This record gives sequence, C-alpha cells and structure tokens, in this order.
Amino acid sequence: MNNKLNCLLSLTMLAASSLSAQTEPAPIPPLPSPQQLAWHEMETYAFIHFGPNTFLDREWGYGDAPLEAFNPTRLDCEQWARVCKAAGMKGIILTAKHHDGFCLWPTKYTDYSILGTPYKDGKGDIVGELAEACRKHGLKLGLYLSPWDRHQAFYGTHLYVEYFHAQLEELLTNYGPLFEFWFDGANGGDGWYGGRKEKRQIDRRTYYDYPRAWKRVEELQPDAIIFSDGGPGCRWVGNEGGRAGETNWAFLRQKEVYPGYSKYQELTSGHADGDKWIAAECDVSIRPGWFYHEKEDEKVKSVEHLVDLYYKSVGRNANLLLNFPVDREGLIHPIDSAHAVDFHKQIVRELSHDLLRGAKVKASATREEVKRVKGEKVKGGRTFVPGNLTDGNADSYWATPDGTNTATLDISLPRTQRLNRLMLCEYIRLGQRVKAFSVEYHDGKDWRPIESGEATTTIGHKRLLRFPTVSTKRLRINITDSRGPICLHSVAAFFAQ
Ligand code: FUL
Repeated sequence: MNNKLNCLLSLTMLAASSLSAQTEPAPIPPLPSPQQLAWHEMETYAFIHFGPNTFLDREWGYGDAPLEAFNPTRLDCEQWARVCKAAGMKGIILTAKHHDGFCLWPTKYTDYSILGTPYKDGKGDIVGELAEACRKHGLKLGLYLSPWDRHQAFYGTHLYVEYFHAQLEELLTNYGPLFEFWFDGANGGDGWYGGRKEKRQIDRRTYYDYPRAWKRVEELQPDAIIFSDGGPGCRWVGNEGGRAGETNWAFLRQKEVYPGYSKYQELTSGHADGDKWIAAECDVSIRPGWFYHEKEDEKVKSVEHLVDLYYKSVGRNANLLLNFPVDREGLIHPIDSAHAVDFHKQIVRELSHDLLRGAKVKASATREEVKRVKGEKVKGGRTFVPGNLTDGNADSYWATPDGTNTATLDISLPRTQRLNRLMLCEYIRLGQRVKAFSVEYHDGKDWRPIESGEATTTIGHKRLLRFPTVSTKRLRINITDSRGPICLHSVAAFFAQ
C-alpha cells in the first residue's frame, strides 16, 4: 500500500471513530417497525367472542347452528366500547367469524351470516356497528377471521381458500383502519361441512396461503399488526392463561414457527437469537370460556387475578388481550364489566405516582453527548445522561458507550420512601438488549437485594417487578449482561397499598 493511501485510510478511520463516539448507539437488529412500536404502546385491549355459540352454550360450534338461534335482544356495541374504555383498553378485537363459520357481517360469499338471523330482521352488521362504536369512543378496531371453518361444504378444497381470501378482502376494505388482524391457529379437524359430518385434515402451514393473506393485509391495512402463532406482526404467547415468560424476548426465529407450533415454551419466552421482531400477545378470557355460558357468571376472574395477569403480561414485555364473552342479550355482562373497570382502577392506583420522578441518578458509564453530526457542531445535541431515566419522557434515554454492556445506576430519592413496585423500560427502537439485571436497595447501612421472586433477565418495552415493601432513600440497578450498549428510557418506582 502506498503511503498516501495509508494516510488517507487512517484519517477516515479516525473520523469514523470520533463520529461514532458522539452518535446514537447503533441499532441492534431485529428491530420493531413503527407499527409494532405503536402496538407496544397500546398494552391492553379487549377481545370479544360472540356468535351462535353464545346462544347454544358452546365453545367450538360444530358449524350446524340454526341461524334463528342467533338472536341478541339488546345488542349494543357502544356498551362494549364504553366498558372497554372505562377499563383502560385501547382497542377491541372481534371474532368476525369463529370456527363455526358464522359471519357477524353481511358477507357476499355465504348465507351463513347475520343476514339470515332475527337480529335487526336480517339487516344487521355487527362488525360495522362495532367499527362505528370504536370510532365514537376513541378505540381502535381489530378483527379475527377463523381460517378453520366447520360449516362450509368445500372446506379442505381450493375453493375454500379462495372463499377465505375473499372474506378477508371484505373485512380489510369495508370497516376503516384496523390495528390488528387475528389468524387463529386452532384446527380440530371434525365439523359439519355442509352436512357431511366428518373429519378433514389440512396442512396448517400451507393450505391457507398465508403469505398471500399477509400481503393483502399489508397493502390494504398497513397499520395492522398480523397475529398468528408465529407472527409476522405479533405472536401467541403459548398459553391462554395471560402469562408471558419472566424472560421474554420480542424476537422469533421466524422460519421455524408456523400455525399450530407446539413448542409453547418457546413462544412464552421468545427466541433470544431470533431474526425477526415478533413480540408476544397474551390472550386470556375474563371467564373460563371464550364464549358466554351462564354457569360461568360465578367464575369471572377477580380483580386481584386480573391485576396479577397485568403484571405477568404487560409487566413482562407483552400486550394483554382480555376477552369478554358477550352475553345472550348482546352486552358485556355486568359482573365482567365491574371486574374489568375495577382492575384498571387498581392498576392506575398502583402505578400512577412515580416516586422516582426527578430523582438523581448516577450511572457507572454514560455515552457521550451528540455534539457533531457529519462533522457539524450541533447546538443542544442529544444527550444520553442518566437524568433522562426519571424525566417522564419516553423519547429521551440513557445509554452506555460502545463496548460497555454492563452498568450500575445509583438512584437517590429526595427522602426515604416505602417502595414495592419497580418499572424499567428499554428504548426498543434501537432493539431489545438487556439479558440480565438485579435491583438492590440501601437500608441505611448496607445494600440489600430486592426480592421480586422473578428471574430478572429481560426488560424490553416494559418490565414491572413487585416485591415486599422496603423503606429506602437509595436504589441500585445493576445491568449485568446486554446484547450491546444499554439504552433505557425510564426507571420508576411506586408504593402500592
Ligand atoms: C383459540 C380458539 O380455538 C378459541 O376458541 C379462541 O378463539 C381462542 C382465542 O383461540 O385458538
């Protein structure tokens, strides 16, 4: 190499290194899309299961329910929206078609729909009514279209696939913006199938042509997150109990996971080495069943149970999709709505008074401020100071320098406080990074561990810890392993009575 070239190379390297020391941390893929970021912000939203099953006391309708059976007398989508709003939810996902094949909207492609029922003398459209109610009450709308259809005679043939895609097209085009589209992975095989009453096997990976369906969702509803067992927008959490893993990565090795994937534990925790951002969604019903059964009026999950699920879902880097089995009148049952609203009030009581707001934070390492961009001096450039953690602003964050993947935050409270909740949030735009951390408090003499009883591994969008009350003026958070420089936007602590 000649001297001139050598000199030039070293100069470029020098410029690059001084620039990198002053810029934002490089993103670590996989990264969330802007739509996925907006979805994470939603945190809790409602599921509604409603259809002929409601009237026939079934969970998986066989596909043979007579249309006259579907007859809600007081159906009011605004009541659903009001309850969900009061329960702090940001949207509603409706079973437009469940496995029994009955359609809650006036589809052009089958008579097995709301048009043949006594509801509004066959002039109803519950998907449309809910879309309207959601618009009015400031909620987002999502739809569930069951791929498995136990009613249609041609289920299992190529014709059904066309039917499924045609129905998808109707739902994607006629009801305004959708925030999520749900493709259920369940398939039991047997069904009514036009009166044949037999078992039909299809290959859940290939039969429905999901790549085509996803493409249409992306084209027609670019903001909609696509749910299925393995994404591509968000994934099933691997249980219907509302629990994400204490370790929960928002990633999957996408090609390995398909509808009907049975390694549930992997869905609960994600794949630490996944190549695609596919965060977990915890679907759980407020009652034992997804559909309404009068005998379950006594079995509505308690406020305490729902609060626990919130910490185990939203508090573990997942979203909570809470199902209301709408009753035979067509309303969310008063017991369900009372528990859901009280649950929300309890969470607000527990987590609204942040005792660390404005607290002093010392970090063992902090990334240099951005002073120059492309060699130009920037006034008031971006800072990564630890004060960003307690400023109540999710857009400012604390970060460590390149090469520093462990750090300690020492937080001083203005006065001794009782604490029993902690919240940590990563700046996930740049990737989910933290692999392990621990929390300590100072009892006036020594540092003692905070015992949450949970594995303190991942953080992600939000991690909430509950622990026995401590009285302290100082907290210490030790990030002991990370996939790269640490980027956290918030640390908060609360005292829940
Ligand atoms: C499952 C379905 O089989 C249940 O009926 C329910 O819809 C639940 C949310 O998903 O796969």
